[in-house]
Amino acid sequence: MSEQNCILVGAPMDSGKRRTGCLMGPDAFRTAGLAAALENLGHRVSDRGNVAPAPFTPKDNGKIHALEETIAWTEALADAAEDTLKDGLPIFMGGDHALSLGTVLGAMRHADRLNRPLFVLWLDAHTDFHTPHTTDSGNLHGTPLGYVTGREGFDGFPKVDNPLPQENIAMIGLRSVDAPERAALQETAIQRVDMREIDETGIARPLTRFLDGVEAANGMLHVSLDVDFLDPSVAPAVGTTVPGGATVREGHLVMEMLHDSGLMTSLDLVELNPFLDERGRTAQLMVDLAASALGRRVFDRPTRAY
Ligand code: EXY
Ligand code: MN
Ligand code: MN
Ligand code: MN
Repeated sequence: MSEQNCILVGAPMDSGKRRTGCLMGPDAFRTAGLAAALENLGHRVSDRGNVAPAPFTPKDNGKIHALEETIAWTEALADAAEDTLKDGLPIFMGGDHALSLGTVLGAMRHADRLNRPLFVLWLDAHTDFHTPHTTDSGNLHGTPLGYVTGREGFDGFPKVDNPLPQENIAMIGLRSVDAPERAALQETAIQRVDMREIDETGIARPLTRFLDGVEAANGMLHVSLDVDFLDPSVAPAVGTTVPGGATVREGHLVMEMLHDSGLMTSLDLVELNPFLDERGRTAQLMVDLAASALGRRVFDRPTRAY
C-alpha cells in the first residue's frame, strides 16, 4: 500500500451497551499516538475531530438500550464515512461496535456509487449478527452485521437499500456466539472462522481465502477490529472480554497481510474502554496494530500477493 491519506475520525459512541467508557476511546487513541505512528510511516494524516450524533429524543424502548441515540449516531456516522471515503482512508476511533452500523452503511453507499462491491472483515470474538428482535441483552453493539445484511427488525434506522451480500463478509476470532445468532448464521454464506480453526490451521489460511475473493471482485474492504478479538491477557480494556482470543502476533499477522494485499479502504477501531485499561497498554496495542495495517514492518519485504 503506497502513501495513504489517512483520515482519523473520532466516534465517542457509548450507546451500544449499558457499561459506559468507550466515549473516552478516541482521545485514548490520540494520546497513544495514532497520528504520529502513521505519519512516521510516510502517510498524510489528518484528524477530523469527533463526530456528534444527529439530534434525538430518548424514549423508553423496554429491553433495547438507547435506541434513538444509536439511530442518531448511525445517521451521522454513515455521512462521515461517505465524506471521508471520498478523500482517503478513514480510520474510525471508537466508541463501541454499534458505530459500525453507520460506518459500514456509509462504506456500502460509497462503494455502490463507485459501482464496486464492498467486503467486510470482522475481527471479533462475537458475530454481532443479532437484530433488535433476537438480542437478549438489548445492547445494539451486538447487531451491526444483522443490520447491514438487511435482517428484519431495524425499524427507525436508515434504510439499507442494498444489503451487504453475506458472501462478502468474513468473521475471524469467533468464540462467543448466542444461540439465535448461530441459528441465523447456519444458512448464510458468511465466512465464520472460530478460534478452533485458527488453532488448527493458523489465521493466514482463512484470511488469504477471503482476501483472494476481495481482490478477484475488485472489492473495497472495510475492516472492523474489536478489542475483544484479542485475548484479554494482552487487551484487557474492553467490557466484553472472552478468554482464548488472538495473540498479539496473530493480530499483527492479520494487519500485515492486509497491508500486503493493498485492499483495505476503511478501518474501525472499536470497543476500547480506557477505564478498564492498564496504563494505556490496550490503546497502545491497537495503535500498533493499525500501524501494521498501514505498513509498519521490522524489515521491508517485497510487496507480494500474500
Ligand atoms: N452477543 C452478546 C449480546 O448481543 O449482548 C454480546 C455482544 C458483544 C458485542 C461486542 C461488540 O462485540
Ligand atoms: Mn449507554
Ligand atoms: Mn463487536
Ligand atoms: Mn466483540
